[in-house]
Amino acid sequence: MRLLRFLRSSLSIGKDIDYYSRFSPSPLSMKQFLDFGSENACEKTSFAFLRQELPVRLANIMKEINLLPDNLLRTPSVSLVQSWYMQSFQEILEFKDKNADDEKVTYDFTDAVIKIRNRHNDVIPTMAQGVVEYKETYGTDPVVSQNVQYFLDRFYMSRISIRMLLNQHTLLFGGKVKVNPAHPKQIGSIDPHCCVSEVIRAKEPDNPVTVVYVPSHLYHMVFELFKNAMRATMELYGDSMDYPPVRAQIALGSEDLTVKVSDRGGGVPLRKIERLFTYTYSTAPRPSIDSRAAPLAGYGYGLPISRLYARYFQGDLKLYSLEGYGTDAVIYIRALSTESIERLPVYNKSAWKHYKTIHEADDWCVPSKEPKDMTTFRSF
Ligand code: P4A
Repeated sequence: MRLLRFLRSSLSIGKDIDYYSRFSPSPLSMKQFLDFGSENACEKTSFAFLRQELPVRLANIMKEINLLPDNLLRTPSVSLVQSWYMQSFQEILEFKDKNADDEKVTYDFTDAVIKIRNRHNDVIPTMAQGVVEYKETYGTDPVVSQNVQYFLDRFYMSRISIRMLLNQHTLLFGGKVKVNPAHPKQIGSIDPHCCVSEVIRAKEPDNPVTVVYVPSHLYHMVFELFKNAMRATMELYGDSMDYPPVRAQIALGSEDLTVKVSDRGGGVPLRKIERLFTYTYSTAPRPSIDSRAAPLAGYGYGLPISRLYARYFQGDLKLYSLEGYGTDAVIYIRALSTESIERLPVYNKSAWKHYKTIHEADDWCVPSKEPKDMTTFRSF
């Protein structure tokens, strides 16, 4: 009997996921986020939007979770994450036919939103654990690595966007008043006058550069870049007690607001730069004999996640290294709030193809280590 009920509900959730995954997510601009927090918008508007948009964003990424290699999908960690998504998806669908004018309904919805956000707090380390488990059992295969990279970039981007929606709703409507006492000038998590130098605690310039942005996202990125710059510097200079400084520079143009963090920590060869953004590389199981290793500290996902934060509102994060000298790490942010629009993954045929395409041989030659003996080609 229980099994039958389980099977029936599994069937219907599958249908619901199919249904909502056929909608494309609706990317919001900074302006739209601000409008939700202004006078004319209310909890009811936000509720009506989210009860449709959250299932759409969840279903779109859940379809991609299903395309992961079976062996990865069946690891305890990835199964657990998948069960969180199913649970949250169903909890939101409970509100499908509820009356938006009923205060009790919107109140319960805000409660559900808080519960869902907390349920998903540990998604990043749990997924990372799944990748470690997979690698320990099956090793690394370049095709799987490439698919995992493609998936995790989209999956974590989807998560950033869903948490943005959840946070905005709870910050604006979770309390009695819309203003956050800690940040009275913010609209939820957005600061319409986010002072970049204040966030990075740089020397205050004459006319401070401000932008419509999420200060916590900027802080996350800058923190990661400073940490890397200081680590490279310390590793190069050891105990010399005299270190070249890490410098930050901020520039505002007509399209871009750029933040550059420069160090003289010796840099990274170009060949190894891409690895710093690779999920399957950073999650190499650490040798257990290394007692200094913190237990899975941060999983080394700092750079790829920071790059997603930059890309989320149409910016980017790049590393320019001069091996033997140092590294410039650059964050690009859209200067115009009309151009700061969410960048969201969508589940469609071309996403599906990324997982299902049989990877053929590369269309570039493999460089051979030894130059060919040119005498082979002599015509005499
Ligand atoms: N040189 N330069 C960097 C690193 C090294 C660097 C580095 C050895 C490598 C891995 C790492 C942290 C630092 C830098 C600035 C950056 C990124 C890398 O933004 O000086 O751990 C992730």
